[in-house]
Amino acid sequence: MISVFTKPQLLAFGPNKNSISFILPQFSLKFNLQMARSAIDEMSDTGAFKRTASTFRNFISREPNSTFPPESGRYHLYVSYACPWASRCLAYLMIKGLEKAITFTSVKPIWERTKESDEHMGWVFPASATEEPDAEPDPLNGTRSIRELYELASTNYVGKYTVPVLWDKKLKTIVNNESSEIIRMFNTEFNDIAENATLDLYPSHLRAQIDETNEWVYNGINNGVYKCGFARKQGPYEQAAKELYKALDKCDEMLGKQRYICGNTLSEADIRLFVTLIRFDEVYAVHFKCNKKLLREYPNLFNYTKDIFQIPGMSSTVNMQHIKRHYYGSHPFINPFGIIPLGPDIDYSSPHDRNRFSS
Ligand SMILES: N[C@@H](CCC(=O)N[C@@H](CS)C(=O)NCC(=O)O)C(=O)O
Repeated sequence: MISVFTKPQLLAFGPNKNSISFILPQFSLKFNLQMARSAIDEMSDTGAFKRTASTFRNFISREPNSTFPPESGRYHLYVSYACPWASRCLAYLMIKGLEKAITFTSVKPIWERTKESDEHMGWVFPASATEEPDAEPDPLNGTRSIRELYELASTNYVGKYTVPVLWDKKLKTIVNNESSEIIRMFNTEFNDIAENATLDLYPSHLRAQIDETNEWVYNGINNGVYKCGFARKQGPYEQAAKELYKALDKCDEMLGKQRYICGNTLSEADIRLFVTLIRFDEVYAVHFKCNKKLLREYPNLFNYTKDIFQIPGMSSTVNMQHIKRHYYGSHPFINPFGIIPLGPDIDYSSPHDRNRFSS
């Protein structure tokens, strides 16, 4: 039998590893991927993925004389429904009851060229409200891309153009682009406005435990799936995959004894874990090669994911169309033809067994 499809051959990494050339022999097609200033640049010489730190780190605070006080209608959250880090923030917006106080917009799911003058690929807004379901043109600044927002906020910005972006309409700047900090602000600083002010996802008695959990969940799972997917050598991939499954096994075991990851109370650590789990079987198992075991093969983790999904407000933050189209469509070095797998199409609103624990 003659195989029609042959593997794309990696020809070369470009200068500073910012570009990659592929050739697909069956079509004599050559891709020149210039991915400056994006996740694709975050490769170390060992072939391992290394995430860089976020840049805008201001805080909205209730303290007197705060530059960024928590005013209703003043802030806007730019997200992609595809992005797990942005989805954390969106989840907080919904479950804290902040959707009237803080507006939000989602970009289009698939990365596009952000400028004519260079090859950067990144998040862009649709040109009209009807172009892309669940995405909207930038309602505040009329920008075409998240990159333009960063350039509005800082004329000499050098770095990635990531979502989430928490924008201040009054000072016309980025307050913060680090999701782990944005969720802390949403948890406490808007409690005079939040409809669900009493919900505290980072209560003082659980803080040490939440911090400790976040640490291994981030390294093993949240960032772990990216370390698997973006590895460019076998060794770093295998190391990341082992760490990932060690962490998932640990979660499954813990969740056999308690409803949530830090006990029987919902906490920040659950929201941070959930955004990765909900993408696991639909995307990471295939696209990022996290296939040693599927989420639905872990009884406790699978039921737990359904439980969190069914918290009022949460399901509206999960847009599986955007999620799948983004990952399978925005990383041509992993999936050159952009084919989106049909399955598994899991119904996370189906019954779960987590009510067996008191909460
Ligand atoms: N540390 C950031 C990470 C955000 C992040 O990496 N976002 C990705 C999407 S999932 C992004 O916007 N990437 C754009 C790029 O790599 O160019 C956070 O947690 O807020």
